[in-house]
Amino acid sequence: MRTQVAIIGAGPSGLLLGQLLHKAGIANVILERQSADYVLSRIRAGVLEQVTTDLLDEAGVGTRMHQEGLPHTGFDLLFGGERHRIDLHSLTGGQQVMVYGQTEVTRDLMAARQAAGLPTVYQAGDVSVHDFDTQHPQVRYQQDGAWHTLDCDFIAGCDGFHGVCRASVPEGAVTEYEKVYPFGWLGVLSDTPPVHHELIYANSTRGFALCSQRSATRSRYYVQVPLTEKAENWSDEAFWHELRQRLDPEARETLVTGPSLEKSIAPLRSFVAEPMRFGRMFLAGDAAHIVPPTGAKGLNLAATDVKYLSSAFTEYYTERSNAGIDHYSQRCLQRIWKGERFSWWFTSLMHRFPDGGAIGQKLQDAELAYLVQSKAASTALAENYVGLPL
Ligand code: FAS
Ligand code: PHB
Repeated sequence: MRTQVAIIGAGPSGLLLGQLLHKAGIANVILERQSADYVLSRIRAGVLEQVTTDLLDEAGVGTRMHQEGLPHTGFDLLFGGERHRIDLHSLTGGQQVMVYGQTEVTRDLMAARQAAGLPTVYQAGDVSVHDFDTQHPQVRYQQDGAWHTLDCDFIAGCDGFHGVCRASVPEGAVTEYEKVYPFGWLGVLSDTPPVHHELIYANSTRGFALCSQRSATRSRYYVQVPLTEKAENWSDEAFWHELRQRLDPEARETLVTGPSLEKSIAPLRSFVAEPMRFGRMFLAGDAAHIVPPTGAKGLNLAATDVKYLSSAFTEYYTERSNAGIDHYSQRCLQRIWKGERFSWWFTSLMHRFPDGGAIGQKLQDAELAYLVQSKAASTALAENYVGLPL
């Protein structure tokens, strides 16, 4: 089999890239090691920047998002038992974010790809990438007990943090920067009405909590837990009790609890691999970088990588120009490191650090008080949260 771009991974990065390339008339095949249902079962991001929603519109998959997504013009910071609204709209000259789950973005992209009859190999086994330092890269994989070879012009590594593409780069050709946080997020999805019409980010003496949502009837909540915790050790009652203790009296009163539809613990890390291009193989999304989810940047940084990569491939095929592919890595990394910095800063501000000591909380309280009193400080938070300009 042969194609122009072989895409490894059918998460949001791979599917969005496939859709944009299809729109540009560039042939592509996606190889995914899991089933489509498994990919959809992973509960992840919930907040989309305007840059991301614009890109989904450009890819022709924005209709349901605009019908069912929830535009948000602000969020609350909860600390010292009080809530303070960060008015994104007024602080950023009218910008907002869209609350629309990654699961639904993925579902919309899968549906568009299927409707266009584009080739996607799910449950592709033992995927491996070869000769990406030559003009003739190859991907090999197993399906239905037989080995297959996919010849291509380029490989797009959209295979996430644990994927095969970055792992196939020769030792010494990639530099990895990593910071692992001493806690995780225990998340619960429930068919209960959100506790508030906007998100609440809480810094409490017991640890971080986040009240998010997926719709008017479906909520997503997180509490910070030690890395030693296991999701299966948390009953729904224990989760709701812990969440309540981290909220203000009004939210505690309003919170509607119910059975968890999903319960999982996500580890938190900051990670960047440099560069993001290796000959004719390009990394995009979590394959190249990871942020702690506090700033809701993971999916949005992935979308920007894909925007740059799809325009680079389009430039190559339509103008026979290498400029975009030669500039891809540097262009992405400039934005990625700003997203990494914001995500690290917001995580450091909102979480309890085991070695932070009593002074840690005092310094966080001082910064939070400054943040909500200073227009300059809250503007800096707001412009990073809605997404910096391209
Ligand atoms: P993904 O990891 O989503 O997709 C990669 C795909 O490649 C997967 O489907 C995988 O099965 C496939 N793959 C892997 N190895 C392969 C191989 N060898 N062959 C073929 N296919 C292979 N971001 C936020 O903004 N907010 C959040 O709250 C948030 N929560 C998260 C929770 C968890 C547990 C994780 C892991 C991430 C979370 N993220 C969050 C970040 C997340 O949303 C990512 O940014 C987003 O999934 C990035 O999409 P992809 O780059 O497509 O990577
Ligand atoms: C989510 O809804 O999953 C979510 C929202 C905002 C974040 C992180 C996660 O900062």
